Amino acid sequence: MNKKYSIENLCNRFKENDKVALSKLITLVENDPDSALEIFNKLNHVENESYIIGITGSPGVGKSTLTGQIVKRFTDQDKKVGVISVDPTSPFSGGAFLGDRVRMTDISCHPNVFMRSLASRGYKGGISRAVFDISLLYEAFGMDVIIIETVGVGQAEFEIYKLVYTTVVILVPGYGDAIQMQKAGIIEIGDIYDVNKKDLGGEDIVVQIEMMLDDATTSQSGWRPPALMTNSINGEGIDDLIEKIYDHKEYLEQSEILKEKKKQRYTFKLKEAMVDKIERILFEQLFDKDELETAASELLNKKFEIYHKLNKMFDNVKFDVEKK
Ligand SMILES: Nc1nc2c(ncn2[C@@H]2O[C@H](COP(=O)(O)OP(=O)(O)OP(=O)(O)O)[C@@H](O)[C@H]2O)c(=O)[nH]1
Ligand SMILES: [Mg+2]
Repeated sequence: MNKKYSIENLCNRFKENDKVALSKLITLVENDPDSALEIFNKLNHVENESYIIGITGSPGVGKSTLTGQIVKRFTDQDKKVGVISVDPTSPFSGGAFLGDRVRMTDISCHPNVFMRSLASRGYKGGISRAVFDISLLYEAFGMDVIIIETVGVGQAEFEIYKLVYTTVVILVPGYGDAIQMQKAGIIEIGDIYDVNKKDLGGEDIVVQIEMMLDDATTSQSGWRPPALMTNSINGEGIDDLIEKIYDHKEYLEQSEILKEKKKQRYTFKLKEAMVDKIERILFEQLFDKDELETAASELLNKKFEIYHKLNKMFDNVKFDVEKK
């Protein structure tokens, strides 16, 4: 590696608040778990804690526009903010990255703001690994707030809510009825519900959400998610949203749930990393590609022997793991 970009050098520049170094370290961490180990070892004296907010909702509901507004409010309060946008990479919305950039340009130039876009698919080690690791770098960089924008469809995106403290679910007028909301599973994950594009209506959706929350047994946790409305183009309702985010944060802190959530975050992350590591050991050290291919070919005419074959393959494997 070029000396200018050695991990040592990048970490020194990172500590001096250099955004280019932050960007390069993110790229390294994304691509290689071994460099993540080295980088995080160099940063382990940092004590900063960031507050992590998730913004989720279907494509086009206004997540990026709203994130821009939220970021502006936080920077007005002199806070440092890091944003991670997980963009869908389907061929139909492949322009999301550029589009987001255009909409958030003003705010992303602010000295206290850093933004990163990730493709939601085809990610080495999974999208939540990347999101977790980037959040850790943001924390080390001294961010007060981290915002993670995800499209609320698909398993990978749903998992991200396990990595955040306050989840804001965005809906829009015309979203549909209560049954659809229940089917989409959103009523379980939101700490705050926001009906965006209030200029286009949406009072009926607020009523439906309120009714569903009244019915939901999950409200026993002590926090009753509020439902509010925003217009992220002219900023109407955003102050109210920020207030609700602070309320939720205070609730989590006072009830000690925040501590529990932080712990759960690491449990989730560790489990994921363990599975990832074991998978790598499995395919790099225990079985090679030829072995799999050969076994598959043999099964072509003996399909019912699949479990027998599986056991046979493991007969030859010696696990070098001492049981406690
Ligand atoms: N009328 C109206 N339009 C809005 C509002 N907020 C956002 N929009 C528009 O809705 C469109 C989608 O906004 P985005 O912020 O890109 O939505 P998104 O949820 O980030 O979209 P994806 O990242 O592609 O899923 C844009 O044309 C915005 O200008 C609003 O409050 N009212
Ligand atoms: Mg977006």
